[in-house]
Amino acid sequence: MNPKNVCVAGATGVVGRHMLQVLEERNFPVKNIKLLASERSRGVKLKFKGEEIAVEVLAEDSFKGFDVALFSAGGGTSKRFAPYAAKADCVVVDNSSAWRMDPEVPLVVPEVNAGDIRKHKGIIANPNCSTIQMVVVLKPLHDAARVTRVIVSTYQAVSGAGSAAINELLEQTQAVLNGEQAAPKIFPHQIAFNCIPQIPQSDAFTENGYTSEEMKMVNETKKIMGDPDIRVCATTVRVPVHTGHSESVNVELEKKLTVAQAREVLRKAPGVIVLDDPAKQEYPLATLAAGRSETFVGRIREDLSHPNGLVLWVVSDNLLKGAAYNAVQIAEYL
Ligand code: NAP
Ligand code: 3JN
Repeated sequence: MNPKNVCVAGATGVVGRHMLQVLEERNFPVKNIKLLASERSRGVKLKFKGEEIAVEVLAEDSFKGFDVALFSAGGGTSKRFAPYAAKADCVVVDNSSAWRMDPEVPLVVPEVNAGDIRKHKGIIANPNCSTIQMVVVLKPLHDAARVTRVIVSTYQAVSGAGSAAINELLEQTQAVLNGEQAAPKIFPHQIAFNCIPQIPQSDAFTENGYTSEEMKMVNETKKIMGDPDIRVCATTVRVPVHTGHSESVNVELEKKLTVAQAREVLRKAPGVIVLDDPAKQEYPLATLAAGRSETFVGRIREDLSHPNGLVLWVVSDNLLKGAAYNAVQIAEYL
């Protein structure tokens, strides 16, 4: 691959910093790198490959002469600036929800639908983190026995809500342990020692009673898997975990797969690690998945309430496979 000129928009955020780390670790062939954020971060220095680089303010003319722009600066910013990048022939890989459901924009998890990348018209969307790890595991099962319905409950780490949310968990935990008040600022309720069945933290609920995060899982799954008939029912929950989203995924299949067959299918699946030895108390954990790029699956068992049902426990690093790693993978395919 010829070295590329790469922009990272939202470079100072949790996801942006992970993008820099992944570009470096995967030795992505970078000729020049430009780090972009808001006025707040003008001149802040971030390290890339041992070099200190000053952050610039994201602007309409930031992209001239650049090949790829990795965006993680929020939906409004992507909506406004991604078209300027595309116009300058700088292909956008966008981490926000701004473009995901646009029929002109491919929504890509390379293990599932890498072929869609070539349909891009200047913008490619990275799915929501909870959707990404679920479809990595659903796709091989779909190919083997066709998934018809999924019921999923998530246990999402605070790092999914950004750097201020991580600080809130740490500060509240300390406060509670000190016997002090744990006042919520980012989350709608105390997150330390608690579970909150609401993601995101504001304007979460849609008219049908589901949150926008839950509806992302419903709609994005159909688009990525290329099957509008897959029915998905999601409940998304914030838990006091730093990094690593966990999911209980209940899958209904057209054809029966035994547990042994499902394990075999998943063992061969790209990007999946099966960790499933209950006798040794071996199963995926957020603490184990954090810092890894793969999606881990375990607790694979038959659904006793459905003849063709399986139940799985799926865990992945929400900042890596759920965001930065998936985006860099897409850039590599490009
Ligand atoms: P974060 O830690 O709060 O960082 C936000 C980043 O966006 C910072 O770099 C910030 O720059 C930048 N930014 C905000 N407003 C901007 C503006 N008007 N112009 C330029 N830059 C601006 O949040 P994060 O966790 O990294 O998440 C960032 C975004 O990534 C989210 O809003 C979301 O769209 C996406 N995301 C996607 C997933 C996923 O599921 N795939 C997961 C998490 C996040 P300053 O430092 O200058 O404020
Ligand atoms: O909260 C999480 O665990 C995942 C959060 C994702 C997120 C946070 C802020 C804005 C998104 C997203 O990727 O869906 C967005 C967004 O809508 O862009």
